[in-house]
Amino acid sequence: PVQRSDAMHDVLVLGAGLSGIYSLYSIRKRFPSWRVKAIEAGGDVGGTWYWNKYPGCRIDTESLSYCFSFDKELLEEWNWKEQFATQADTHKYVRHVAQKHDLYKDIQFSTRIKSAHWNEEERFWTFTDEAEKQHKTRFFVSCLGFLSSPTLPDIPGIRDFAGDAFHTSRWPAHLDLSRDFAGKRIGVIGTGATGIQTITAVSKKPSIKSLTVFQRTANWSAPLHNSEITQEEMTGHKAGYDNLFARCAETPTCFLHAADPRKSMEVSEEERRALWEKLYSEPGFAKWLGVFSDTYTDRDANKLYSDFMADKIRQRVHDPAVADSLIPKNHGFGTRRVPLESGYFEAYNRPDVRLVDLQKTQVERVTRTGIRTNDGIDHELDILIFATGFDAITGAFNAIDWHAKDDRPLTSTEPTPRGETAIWPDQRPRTFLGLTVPSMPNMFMVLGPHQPFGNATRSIEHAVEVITNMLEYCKEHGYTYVEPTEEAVDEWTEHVIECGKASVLINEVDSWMTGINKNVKGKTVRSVVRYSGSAVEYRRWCRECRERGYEGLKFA
Ligand code: NA7
Repeated sequence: PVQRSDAMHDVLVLGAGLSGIYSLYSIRKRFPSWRVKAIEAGGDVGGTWYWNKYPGCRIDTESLSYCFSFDKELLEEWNWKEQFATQADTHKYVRHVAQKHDLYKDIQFSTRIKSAHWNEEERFWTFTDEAEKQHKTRFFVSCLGFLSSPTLPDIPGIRDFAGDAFHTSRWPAHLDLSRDFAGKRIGVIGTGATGIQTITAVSKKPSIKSLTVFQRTANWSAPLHNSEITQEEMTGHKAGYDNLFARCAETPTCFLHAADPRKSMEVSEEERRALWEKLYSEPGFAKWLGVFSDTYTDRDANKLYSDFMADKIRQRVHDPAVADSLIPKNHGFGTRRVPLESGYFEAYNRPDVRLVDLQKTQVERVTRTGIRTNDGIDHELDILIFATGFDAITGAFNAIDWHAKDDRPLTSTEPTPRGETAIWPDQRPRTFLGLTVPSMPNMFMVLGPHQPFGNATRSIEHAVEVITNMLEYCKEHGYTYVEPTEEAVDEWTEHVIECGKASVLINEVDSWMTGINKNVKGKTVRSVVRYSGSAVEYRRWCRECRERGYEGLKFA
């Protein structure tokens, strides 16, 4: 039986991560008389920083450039202790923001939405949660997160394992690395950003009995170079916040780093090496984003830089065969998201750490006591950790049963039980500005498909500003209906696809950034799911849309 909960909301915010809390804050501030509420599946605010509690989890964007910029007092009072804060500190920060702005009172926690129905006649959405409670709203803002739907590997026998087995983003609260890993044989599947942080942290515990890493695809990775921030330094950083955010607003990805305008072959070998060495020794994403401008558009340039990085791995890993396995063979440096590490490669120099290269031997199945590979070896384990990533970008939308205009589903990989065609057939998003979706009236997205991700908080602050302005326009004109036109959606979607073609080397490699996840049905074909044009260009599109009286949107 469906329980009817409270009355109609003006805006419902789905999610209370960084996107959700800033949406809630901004909408409440701009429309004090509106009924606004956020619904969150987790038990607290934080999103990514609430769920990902695995050991070693920390941000690899400079915390100073990742934090919110909207509140000067907040910038003044918050002290970052490290350049790249731990998960715990970042989560503490998000909680502080929510407390400071009294957001908790308008957030309903531990509530997961399972379906959504659009009522065309009366123009409102009804969301039903897993407890069968209904939440009605005129407008809603999706802040569901683009890496929030964890996926387990499609390995036979995965439920047979008798020990502790879990995904990194569902780290069991009772399991403490120092206490519970002593004397244990640990297995980790996956070597993305999460796997690399987890493996490094676990390997540093001398008390473990062994750590076995199952690597399907080697990932390029380079040093994070984290450091502490003293009180004195923090005072200096506070004075520099304005300049720092201005710098982020100029770069294509809103990070502090932008490419060196020179091309790789324009300079001598000495000059090339000098820049690469400098970048390698600097903190953060400089070594990914501060490289020569043709590194991700010219195959030869990319090969040169990849060779430099391969040498670094060989220098750091003692066993040449292990080093060789850790060097990616089928993609160049930076063509996937580059995880930043703090002693990852050195982990493999420890006698208790083993690498199983799944290009040489395959996983046959999970057994009661570990993992069997097809070379006949049983890898005996006590704890099995899945660092196997997420159903990215469209994943959180896939988890909701959408009944949009004309009862259409949002995503599907095959004909739906109801026979209607999906709005995003084959998981290929169609949007206008990555903010609105055809046949999904009164819906707005933050960090949804077709938006620039880059430095996430910078993208969030911008998207929320644009959405709040659109809501204001609706309020001023008494509109209760907004939806993008088909022409605007076609034009924007085409532009997103065109931009993708420019970063040719990135878009020809399988990863969550190119819409691939072999563990998810229907995610085996590459699709353009994110805006890879410049964030500066993206902001221009949004600004012009507003200046032209929201051309591309139809209102009623
Ligand atoms: P990623 O980057 O998607 O990495 C997932 C890893 O798990 C990757 O190494 C995968 O190998 C591996 N994987 C997935 N399924 C399997 C199976 N079935 N067998 C073996 N290995 C498997 O996720 P992360 O959580 O590390 O990072 C996501 C983002 O979060 C990151 O980029 C940051 O922005 C924050 P594959 O490469 O697919 O062969």
